[in-house]
Amino acid sequence: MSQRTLVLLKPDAVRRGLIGEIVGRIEAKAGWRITALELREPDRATLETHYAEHEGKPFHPPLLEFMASGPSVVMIVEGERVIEGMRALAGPTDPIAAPPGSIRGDYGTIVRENLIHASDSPDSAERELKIFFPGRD
Ligand code: RTP
Ligand code: MG
Repeated sequence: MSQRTLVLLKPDAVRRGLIGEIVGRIEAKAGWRITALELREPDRATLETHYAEHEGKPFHPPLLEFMASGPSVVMIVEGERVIEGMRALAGPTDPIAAPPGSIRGDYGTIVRENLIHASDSPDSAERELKIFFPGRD
């Protein structure tokens, strides 16, 4: 089943020069296509809406600070089972628990600075694509 998902390469990935490495892994997956890609510094309101589910948690304010600390790469990725597939490629939230071969497992150590976001369900993908790409159908 072909799907669309929102992928962000977070500010740490951009600062560390890992855009090419991570985009290459996504492009290499059979049948997946990047259909939008932009280096962008999302405004505060966008980030608050995006991470609204975590409001009130202790990590929420520092998470927003981090996400506002520099540009991210904002992408739409389309293809076969791409929502589940991008989550698997990213790996678990905590990079130390993420297996080698996953993006977080290969490049991360810090929970907050875990390199990449990918929508976690079809409902989240629909919601998040509207936030980052309003007006695009
Ligand atoms: P994301 O939403 O960014 O794709 O990551 P996720 O689903 O794997 O993890 P989630 O629980 O939604 O958390 C969102 C992001 O918040 C930061 N975080 N920091 N304890 C902490 O310090 C903590 N927990 C989460 C991470 O950047 C995480 O990806
Ligand atoms: Mg999440």
